[in-house]
Amino acid sequence: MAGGAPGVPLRTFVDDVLQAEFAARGAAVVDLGTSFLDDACDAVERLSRVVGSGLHISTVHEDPAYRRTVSSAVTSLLGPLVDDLFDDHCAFHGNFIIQPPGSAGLHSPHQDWTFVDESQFRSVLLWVPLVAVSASTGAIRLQPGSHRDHPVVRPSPVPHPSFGDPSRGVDPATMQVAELRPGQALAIDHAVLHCSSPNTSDVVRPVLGLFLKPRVAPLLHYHLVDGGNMEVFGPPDGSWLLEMDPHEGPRGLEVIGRVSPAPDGRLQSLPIGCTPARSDVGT
Ligand SMILES: O=C(O)CCC(=O)C(=O)O
Repeated sequence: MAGGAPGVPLRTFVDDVLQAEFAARGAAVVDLGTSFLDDACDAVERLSRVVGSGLHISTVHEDPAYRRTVSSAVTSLLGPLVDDLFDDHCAFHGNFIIQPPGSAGLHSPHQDWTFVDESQFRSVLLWVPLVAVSASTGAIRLQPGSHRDHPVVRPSPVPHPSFGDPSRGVDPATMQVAELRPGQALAIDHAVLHCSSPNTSDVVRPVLGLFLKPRVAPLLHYHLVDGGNMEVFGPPDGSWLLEMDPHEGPRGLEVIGRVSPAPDGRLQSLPIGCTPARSDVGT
């Protein structure tokens, strides 16, 4: 199903019901079965390096070797399992998102960084909890449909100031709580407004995260530099996430353009002549 009509984003899911739900809400619950859970728990047990009581996200861990080990463990565990669910997609990154007891997590509503040209494509965080999650044990909260009403690019390391309050004034208490049991996963459009619920239980909430995009969609990354400018990168694959310092931006990658938002705060496309390479490989 590669190559949609002009202006119509490529589909995400093979299944029509999941596709309709994902397109409308910016999220959908998928069933993965339970066969992978023992191996997933074992990988977390063996590899994770959680220190302290805050939310642990391996993508921004200081040691790139750790990021790489986790990404390759997660993509090789989950990639084959979800291949048939997604419509010609590839996984470009994997991570651990581990919420210790007592942690509020990322409690402020936010959107994730931009990874593809969202006027043509969607990218996905497949959020896979290894324990049951609810409003008090670290479930994701969502603002359904919000991926469609704030079409800006989202740079590292922080949102662009001219795009306004990243939470867009949404109170987490009013957001939809995605309760899940082990074996279920939440596919989240990187553009949908979401946040963590607190983990008020006395057990750790381990999650595997898998980042996916359509195989034909070039990867993109925006990095906020100064005076409102953003540098644009077109990484060939997801390996830049394994090396990058969130504050300095991707290492060793060529800047393919510089953009700043228009006065209405919007930014839709790259400057003319700024075409990232097609990427079709995972990490
Ligand atoms: O897992 C969580 O608690 C929050 C994850 C999240 O919001 C993110 O990775 O952007």
